[in-house]
Amino acid sequence: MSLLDDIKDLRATATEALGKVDIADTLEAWRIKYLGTKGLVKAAMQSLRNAPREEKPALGQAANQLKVALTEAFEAQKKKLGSLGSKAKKTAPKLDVTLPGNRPKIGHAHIISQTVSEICEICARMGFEVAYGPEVEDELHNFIDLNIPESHPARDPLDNFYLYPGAMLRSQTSTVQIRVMENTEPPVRIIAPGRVYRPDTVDATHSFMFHQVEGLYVDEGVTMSDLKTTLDQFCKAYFGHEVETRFRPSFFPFTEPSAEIDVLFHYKDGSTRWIELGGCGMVDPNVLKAVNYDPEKYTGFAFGLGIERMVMRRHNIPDIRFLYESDVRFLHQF
Ligand code: FA5
Repeated sequence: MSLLDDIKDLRATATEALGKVDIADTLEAWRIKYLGTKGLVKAAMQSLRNAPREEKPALGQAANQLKVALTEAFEAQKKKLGSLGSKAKKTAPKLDVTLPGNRPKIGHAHIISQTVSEICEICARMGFEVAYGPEVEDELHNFIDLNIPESHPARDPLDNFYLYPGAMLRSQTSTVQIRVMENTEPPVRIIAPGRVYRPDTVDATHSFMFHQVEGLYVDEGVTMSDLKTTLDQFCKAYFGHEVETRFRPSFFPFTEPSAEIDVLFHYKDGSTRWIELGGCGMVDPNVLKAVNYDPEKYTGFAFGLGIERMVMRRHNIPDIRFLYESDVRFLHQF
């Protein structure tokens, strides 16, 4: 059989196959098979290279005609299918748009961030503004102006993350009390949520980085009963109205008198337990003096609560480390 016959044959089989094409998918398969860059038409054209010289003009013309004819036939079939359209769709797999979709997993705020927002919202209803301070602090704000003397064990370099002499990661949000008061005339009523750092041994209730929320209210005539009422209302708003609070005498260099606040939790098995949330007290006159407030005129209360402890109690989380392992199976619960 001559090459010319091959070309004629190819045209006949391709045209016949095209006549059978009835959906877009098989049309595309036909195009690739015959007109594609590695298709049969191209192969036929390449095979002409080896043809005897005198036959080449006729063969080349036939091959070109083949290509033009099949391309036109393809376009015509494509148009026909397009106008029939529905036939292709009828045979294609059906799409049920009423089926529930696959919801993509999207992230959300970490439970600690959610809690910080909630705390800010509760305190805003009680008239507190939100203040922030730096996490890298100096000794003036972390200790000196908070009436913590050089000899105090809290200043031991081994109990703090010092970056270099005089600069440290803050160990408490009480630093923000000083930063706010040194820049604001009384009255002040702020809360300051944020991260704090201590080289504590990590266990179920201790982390080397955790969050506190500081509260500070200084004005004329602020009393301990304002402090107790505020914290009691705060705990009821966060934990629920049935929660009970108690204040235990304690000591902090920057408050006098000082107390620790506990909340009573009722467990499903009927048992109850007091859990310490944080420290509080009346702002020590020495602190007021350090920021040039007149301690004869102004009094104030302050508190500092551990946010992880609050979250753990409310959500029944037995170990603080769950909060920082970035396990989405855990985090997605909140
Ligand atoms: C303070 O940090 C004081 N600045 C609180 C304060 C503020 C007192 C204002 C008076 C006036 P304390 O070291 O007890 O106090 O820490 C407060 C709370 O932080 C603790 O009750 C606890 O809930 C939480 N906390 C302390 N250490 C850790 C830790 N390593 N991991 C997780 N939470 C902690």
